Amino acid sequence: MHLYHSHEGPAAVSADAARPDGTRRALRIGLGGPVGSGKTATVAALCRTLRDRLSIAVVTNDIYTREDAAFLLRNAVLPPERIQAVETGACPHTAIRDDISANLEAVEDLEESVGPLDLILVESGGDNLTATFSKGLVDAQIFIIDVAGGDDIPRKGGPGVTTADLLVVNKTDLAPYVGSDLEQMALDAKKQRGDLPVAFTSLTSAEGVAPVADWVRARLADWTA
Ligand SMILES: Nc1nc2c(ncn2[C@@H]2O[C@H](COP(=O)(O)OP(=O)(O)OP(=O)(O)O)[C@@H](O)[C@H]2O)c(=O)[nH]1
Ligand SMILES: [Mg+2]
Repeated sequence: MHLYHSHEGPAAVSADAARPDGTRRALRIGLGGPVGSGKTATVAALCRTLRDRLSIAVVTNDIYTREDAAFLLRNAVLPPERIQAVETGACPHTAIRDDISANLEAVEDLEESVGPLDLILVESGGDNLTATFSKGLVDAQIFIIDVAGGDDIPRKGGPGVTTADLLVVNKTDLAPYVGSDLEQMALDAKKQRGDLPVAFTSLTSAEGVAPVADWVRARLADWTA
């Protein structure tokens, strides 16, 4: 496993970070954000970029279907046994914040069946700007918005935009078509987030996910240090 070092600060270490044999369990990263912002596309791109050097698994959350898991399977981003779907049946944030038992069971199943794992990505169902993950489920969270949702979203704030460990502004390729001002989005995000990082991505190119992949590698370096 090749890891990159950074000085962006360590991911908070949960109390249950160790496996029974004393080794550190997989780093769990949650991906949340509004419907259609590019969460599944980011998960797919991260898997393609990182899978050669890291042992990865994915948990997807959908309200009534398994669409996101099916997309990842169809695109063969990981072997099928490394992808698990949770059907939340209710507001997506409930399953990632209030009653995390189904998601915890899924990550623990994956650790047991295909582990040892370096990284587990947990995609939330698409929700609103208030959705965040419980710290009992993930060690760090990425909040993904897109330029087509309006360039005032960073200014509007909300816990995802203001407190996520990484804010991703996706679909920058669409900015000219929807009249979004990327510089203003960056300024507003800075105002809301202070020193917390922001990445601008376009997943239409194969390397578009690079800033997010670099951030994940840095978190992993902190996690395993
Ligand atoms: N132009 C453009 N389209 C994108 C980009 N990223 C994702 N998309 C498209 O946006 C649509 C939604 O992407 P998804 O990855 O399914 O979004 P999601 O956030 O997982 O959606 P839900 O899980 O339903 O909330 C798909 O048609 C993607 O192909 C991007 O950077 N640029
Ligand atoms: Mg999705």
